[in-house]
Amino acid sequence: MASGGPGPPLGERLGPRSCSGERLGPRSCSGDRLAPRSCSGDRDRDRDRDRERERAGTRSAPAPGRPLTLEREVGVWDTVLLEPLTEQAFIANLHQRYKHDQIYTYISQVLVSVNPYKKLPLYSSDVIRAYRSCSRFELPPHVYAVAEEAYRAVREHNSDQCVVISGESGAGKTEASKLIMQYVAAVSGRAKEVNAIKGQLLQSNPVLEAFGNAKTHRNDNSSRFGKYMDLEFDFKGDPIGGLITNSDLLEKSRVTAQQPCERNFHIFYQLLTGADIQLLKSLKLQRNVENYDILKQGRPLQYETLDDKRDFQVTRRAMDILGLTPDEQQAILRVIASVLKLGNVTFSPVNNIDGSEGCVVDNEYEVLGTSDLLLVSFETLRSALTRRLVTALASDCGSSVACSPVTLPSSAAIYTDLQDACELLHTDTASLQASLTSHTLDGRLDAVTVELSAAEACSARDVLARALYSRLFAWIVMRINETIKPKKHAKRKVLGVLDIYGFEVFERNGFEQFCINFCNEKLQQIFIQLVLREEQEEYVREGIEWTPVDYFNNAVICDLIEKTNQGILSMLDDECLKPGHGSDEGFLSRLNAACSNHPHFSVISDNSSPAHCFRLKHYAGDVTYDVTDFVKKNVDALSRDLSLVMYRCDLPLMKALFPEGNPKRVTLRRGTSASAQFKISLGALMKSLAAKQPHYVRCVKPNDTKVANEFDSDLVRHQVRYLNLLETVRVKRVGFAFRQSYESFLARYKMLSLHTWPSWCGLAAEGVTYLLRDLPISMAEYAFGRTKLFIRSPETVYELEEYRRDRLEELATLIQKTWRGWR
Ligand code: AD9
Ligand code: MG
Repeated sequence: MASGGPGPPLGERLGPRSCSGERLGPRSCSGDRLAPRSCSGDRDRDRDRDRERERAGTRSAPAPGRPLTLEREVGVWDTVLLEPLTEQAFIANLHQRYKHDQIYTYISQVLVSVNPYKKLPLYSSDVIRAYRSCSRFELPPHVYAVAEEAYRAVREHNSDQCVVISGESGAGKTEASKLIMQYVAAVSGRAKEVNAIKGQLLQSNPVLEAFGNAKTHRNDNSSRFGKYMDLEFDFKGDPIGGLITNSDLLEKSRVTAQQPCERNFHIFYQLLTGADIQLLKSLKLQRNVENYDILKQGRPLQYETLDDKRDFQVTRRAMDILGLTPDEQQAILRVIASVLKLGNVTFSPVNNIDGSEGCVVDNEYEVLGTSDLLLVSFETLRSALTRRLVTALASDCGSSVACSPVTLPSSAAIYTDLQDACELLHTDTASLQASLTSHTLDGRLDAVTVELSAAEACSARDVLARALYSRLFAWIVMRINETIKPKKHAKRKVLGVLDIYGFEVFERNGFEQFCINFCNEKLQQIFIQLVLREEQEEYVREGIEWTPVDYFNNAVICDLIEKTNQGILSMLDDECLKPGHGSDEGFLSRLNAACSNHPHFSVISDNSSPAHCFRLKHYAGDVTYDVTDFVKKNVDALSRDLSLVMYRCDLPLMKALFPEGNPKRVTLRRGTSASAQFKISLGALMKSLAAKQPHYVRCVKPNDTKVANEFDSDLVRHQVRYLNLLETVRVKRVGFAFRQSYESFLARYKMLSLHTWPSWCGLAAEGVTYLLRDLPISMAEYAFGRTKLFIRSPETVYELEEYRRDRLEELATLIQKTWRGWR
């Protein structure tokens, strides 16, 4: 809708231009008659000349006072002007600009951003000042220009905006989203109260990154959740608060498993490296990261690009600014520590009396053996170990073997992990232990306890660890929202910023990559719908002469994944509904049987990939998914026993994290599966985006090695193709930047012609024709549709706004004079 589709009236799409008091040409509107401006021809010519220069790769010297970093222009700013328009020329232009640290390029209103992988002097307060006072086309392309345009539309016109940032993992989405927030904070009001709100909005980033980001193959600070943040403003354009939607999109499987060279969420490492000894002691933790199973699967554990120690201080400070009390922070860290401890708990199989397989917590197994050895009852020994009263045992022992810490070190040490987790959460060990190793089946008449195998207990432990972490994350988001929610009930305007995890392909791709890539398909779909499809359809509908631009519509892939009853997600849910939750193999055979003829699905029947995989042809490339654990991760059900134990913990936060554990609450309904929840959340997100006027930032990753000054043309070409960048140029090049119904156009600009001022009684389209004839606007700049007027370039709209403002000033002066005359 930035350049097409239904949206607010044209005049409301863009605000008038004002460039630090400088005007682009002398004002007109002197006298009664609105004559064409004498200088406008010059101005048109200037603009044409500027465009020509742009085409040739040169541009007029910047205005005095413009920051140094913005002075030298290389290549073409706006690829709509690129000649000849070929893929090679487009990439060469990006490359040329990239070599000169000019990482931003326009495709009309769409901004393309190439990750520089180095700090550039592009974000100083001088640069912010420059973009604040000028319109988009007066300064080189910049993410600040996008932020300014969106913010200006919010401030000056009553329309909600959103900036959709897309691109693959590591392309620079999160950095762009932070720059947009930073810009809006810098240019909006400075009252004390407003500043406090801005501080809180900005400080939500380090907290969310600490808990929601992690090091992956593709990005050392990869967002593992989808973040959509609404910045809310009052009528003056001052921020009054915000709302973060996290939409259950956290990649929670990372809590218990990471791929080689990847890490768990940052906060774990930050806590262990950054906390002082006293804090660690109070959390029963040791500084050594190696001591925790869920942190050391990836290796290496430390990276040059990540400063966990410093980041922990940043996170703590941000939590303070966000108003999280010391008690709340301590509770958060206790949960984090308990997850670390839980991760160390292991189980060993035992044979139950009835011959079935059960299990015990590993160290308990050792305790069992040790108690035999020491001729002391198992219960006595366990209780002594639990309470760390090892030495007091000696008197109880029937054996001649001395019961000293030396005879019991390993069991005592291991046993403390479960015990510590329980102490951290303020619950008793026996209850948690029982609910990890057994499962209560609620029968019609009475409950039956079923012992779990060691593997099932491990799985229950992981489900619990993931539930603790992901619910904590959701709680933190909720808590931040509580702080940043607008205090006033005034009418609000909204600027949303969407920064979601990018498309990713690894050597092994599981359930998480499947969800992440589906999410990116949906975002691509929104882009296609609004920028490529609707825009072209509207030209046809309105009878505007138009040569269709071809593009690949990924709706077919979205359907394959999400179609009700037939899509991959439905099939996964169906498999999970089978008694015992079905199996990964069952899911794969369903898929292979139903989708083998689909052009975007491949059954893996060759030797190149394992037999438990399927391949999808995504908009951004082929991805082979391994179905191992799809079913388990989709169900991810926490047993009722564990919910109850968690709810009963004396740590108050736990009641908020596990409300379903409240015994008074009857839960008959089967929980929603992870994928169904994901689909619902995505649907809500898409709906929210579609209700706003979007601005787009398309991020491009220049190389896979995450280094500066390296531009891999093949890699960029791949992204240019799947991001539909060339198609976007084609549509924008021959298309019209703005459109508005004749009625609205006339209502807004009728004062610019004596034919239409003060009122026009004929057909609106006819009135618009007269109006435009009276204005110094080239006929090539507009076209008449069936119901709307189409305007080719945004600069023309800026001009119209400027004429309008001048005319309104004149009319106001005239009214004042007349009024004084009467008096
Ligand atoms: V993911 O989908 O969350 O895995 P993003 O968000 O697209 O990914 P991110 O913004 O985190 O990528 O950028 C990756 C890294 O590139 C950052 O940590 C920076 O080191 C680097 N980067 C990105 N944009 C800029 C920039 N404008 N200036 C300097 C940048 N460095
Ligand atoms: Mg990110």
